[in-house]
Amino acid sequence: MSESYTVEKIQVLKGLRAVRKRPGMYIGGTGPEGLHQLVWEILDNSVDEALNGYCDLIDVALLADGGISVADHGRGIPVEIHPATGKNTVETIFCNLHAGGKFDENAYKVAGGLHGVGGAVVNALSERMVVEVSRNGFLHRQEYRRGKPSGPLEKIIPAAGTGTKVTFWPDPTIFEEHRFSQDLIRERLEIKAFLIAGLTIRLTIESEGSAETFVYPEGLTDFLKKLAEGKTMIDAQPFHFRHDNDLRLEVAMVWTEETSSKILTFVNSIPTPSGGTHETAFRNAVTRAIRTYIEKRNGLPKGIKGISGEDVREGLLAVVSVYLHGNVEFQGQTKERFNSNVGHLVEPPLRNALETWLHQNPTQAAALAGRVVLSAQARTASRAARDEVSRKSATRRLTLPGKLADCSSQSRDETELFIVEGDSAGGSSKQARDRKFQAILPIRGKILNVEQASAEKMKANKEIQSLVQSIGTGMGKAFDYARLRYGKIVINCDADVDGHHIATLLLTFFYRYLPDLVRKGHVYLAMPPLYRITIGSGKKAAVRYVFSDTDKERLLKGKNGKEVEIQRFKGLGEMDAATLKTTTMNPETRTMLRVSIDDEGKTDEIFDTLMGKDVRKRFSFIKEHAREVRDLDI
Ligand code: 0RA
Repeated sequence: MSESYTVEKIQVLKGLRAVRKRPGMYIGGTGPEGLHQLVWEILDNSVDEALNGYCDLIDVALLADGGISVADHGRGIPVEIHPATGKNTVETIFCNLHAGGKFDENAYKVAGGLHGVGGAVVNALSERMVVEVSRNGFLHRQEYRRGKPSGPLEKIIPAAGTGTKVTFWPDPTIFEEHRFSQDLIRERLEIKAFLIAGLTIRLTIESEGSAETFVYPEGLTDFLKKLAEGKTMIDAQPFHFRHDNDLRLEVAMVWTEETSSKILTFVNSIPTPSGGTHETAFRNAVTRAIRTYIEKRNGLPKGIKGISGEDVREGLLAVVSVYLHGNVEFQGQTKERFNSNVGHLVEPPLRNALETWLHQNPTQAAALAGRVVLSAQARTASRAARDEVSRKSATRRLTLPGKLADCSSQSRDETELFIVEGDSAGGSSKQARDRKFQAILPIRGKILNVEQASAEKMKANKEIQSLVQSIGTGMGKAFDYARLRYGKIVINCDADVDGHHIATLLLTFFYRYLPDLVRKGHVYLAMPPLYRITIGSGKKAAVRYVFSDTDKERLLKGKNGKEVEIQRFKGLGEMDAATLKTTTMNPETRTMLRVSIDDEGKTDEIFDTLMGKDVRKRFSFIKEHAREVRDLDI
């Protein structure tokens, strides 16, 4: 055995052990999200073949024994010995943590965060995996157990054509729940088929003997039609734009009579529910193009001062899909936010195209302009009405709780109430806030678990009382939306388990007793960081804030050799005012999540089953469900 071979073997075993020891670092966790991340990793390899034009059919099968297979009719993974490892290329890709990127020449190769090691990670976390490759006139097959080959790559039978099929069975000793969700998989497959026009994806459910096929010749336009089902569109011909330069960009959008908006964004066909630079650029392009169009054409109607982004987005349904070459950096374990600097590649061409479209389609443009102006007028009118009932009238002021540090602004929409836990967090928040529009309410200890308390008992609770008095609306039957005192109500709890627990209790309270505030989008979750990580030293030092241990490990993974300083924030109270301001309070720099209710029935059920059980469960609820929140305010 040669020395390099031994070294290689040790490296591989170390890699496997690392993945199995800390799965969260690679796939975000071992709950349902992590489990399905395995499928997305394997699926994305086949989707990449399709994106590069080598394949137009992908077959996915949910097997009756709990496994899943993904087969494509692409080029097939090379079967030759790979010079870097002395092993066949299939084994090299699926058993080697550092193989992916180097072995793959796909123009649009993305392994979002995993940098091409997706196959090896899935293999390491699978009780069993089988890879079959048709290439060079034969069907080849190799099997693995928990990431290690069970035997060599074998030539099975002569076979025409090319393609790759990966079948795996997730390791039940790693995953809390190892059954796949048909719904989640179906939804993801359909989205891929929408994003890649003409690609056929088949889903077979073995246990039910059923199969369905997704294929959308019109791609994003078909996607939009599905999103608009049951809604009235204000123009029959949606805007559709494709642009292929330094980056590939495709946008489809249409306005409906609804008041809400839905913007779905993707990078390299991977969903980015927390948005990112591409989404911000999209929003800016749309707002600017339409605002300019309205102002140039007729000027602004009397009574409104300007057109806001919100006015423009009212009723908007949009799908934004960008493709970048090479490896792409995503943020968060499951890649939900995209941070590369692509704004300048998205905004100008899109804005241009939209302005041209508005001028070439005067009827649609007029309808759209009318709709946008109407929402600007409605917004102005409701603000005027609200201002009349001053939120600071003398009598109401008397009923405000003593520990509320109120803000000075009279304009409800621009104000924010931060709910923080404890006096020390209250103190630092007061230093970090902008007192013009940010109010602070410290609450003490864990407020009542409203899911278990009677309504009477809850109303008598001091913390609940001061919360409701500060908000101004009253609750339950006495709820009066018009008396809401703040535009945003922000739950700002520590980034640790206790903090998540308190945030969950508060969310339950809002959901049960002030649901309209949640429905109307007034309730937010702040995202205070858990760590500050300083990379490098002196003038060149870069500071990054991360929200969890997993994010921290993920960040550190790529930094070996560099000087790193890690500071853990024990709580908001220990954060200096400047840090608190930048990371959680200043609207220019903070990240926060707007809480929305996607499915009321489901939310109800989740609160019912989770509250009052053990803390770890609650913690996972808040983590996972906060992440599902779509509207990110940046
Ligand atoms: C490496 C090189 C080539 C193709 C692939 C990997 C490949 C990987 C996967 C994973 C799932 N399906 C796949 N299909 C292909 C290029 C081979 C060539 O140049 O012919």
